[in-house]
Amino acid sequence: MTAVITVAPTGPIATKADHPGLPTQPEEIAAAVAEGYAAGAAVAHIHLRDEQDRPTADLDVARRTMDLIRERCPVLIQLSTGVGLDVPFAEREALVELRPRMATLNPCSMSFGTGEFRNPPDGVRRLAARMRELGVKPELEIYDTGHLDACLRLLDEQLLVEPLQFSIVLGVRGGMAATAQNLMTMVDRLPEGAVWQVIAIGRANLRLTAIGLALGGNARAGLEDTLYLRKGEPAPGNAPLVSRAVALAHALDRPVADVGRAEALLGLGEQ
Ligand code: KMH
Ligand code: ZN
Repeated sequence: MTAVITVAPTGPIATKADHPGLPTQPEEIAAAVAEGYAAGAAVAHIHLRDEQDRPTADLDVARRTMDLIRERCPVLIQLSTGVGLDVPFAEREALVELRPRMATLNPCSMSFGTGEFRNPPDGVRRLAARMRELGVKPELEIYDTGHLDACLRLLDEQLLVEPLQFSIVLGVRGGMAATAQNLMTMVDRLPEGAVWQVIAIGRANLRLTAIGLALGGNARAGLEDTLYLRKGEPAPGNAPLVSRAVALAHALDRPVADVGRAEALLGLGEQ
């Protein structure tokens, strides 16, 4: 079964002080995405930073970043509406107005490391409805079992369209711990026909990405999720992390999806 690989070059937390190769500016992000695409990624999960490298939902920065990516490669752009812990929900949700093919939808508020990730129920429902209107496919980021139930309620309310696409996020402090057992529990509870991938944060990234692929899930790779290739060895950039995920998929006899195949597998319609 074909695996879709997503490159996640920059997240909301790490800075260039943590990893000098972290892409933060639009040109850097576009270059990292193009390298990830060349290494086998069909989807790019995008967080934006302002000129001071702080997370931002600025629409001009988003537009410029998307344009620069599109100039370089046909990767499917998935904007993060998580953006960063200090960015107000109203700014975050406006990003879908740029009509990326996909965007994340975080269904619940939670503690997130030492901060707070605010996803108020009325805002989540409004964002889900708007994404449906615009034809922007939500990637449902679930960090705990109750988050899956919240998504199923959105489906009942017809705010989501099947096939649902989940990221099972493991290892965020405030969400599920990064254990194989937690992953199995979540996979067992997914609705029939759901598409899913593992997002394994930090040390367990390699192991849980491999388990996810072995179980038939898709995979995500990049500096958003881990700054290391293996213990004590910083990843030289995003492309080596994508290449590692591709190698895992191939070792498990799973071909890697190109953009066309990924569009079909993820149930992306016309916009
Ligand atoms: N880094 C993820 C675990 C999103 O992109 O929508 C959380 C996140 C959410 O960044
Ligand atoms: Zn993200």
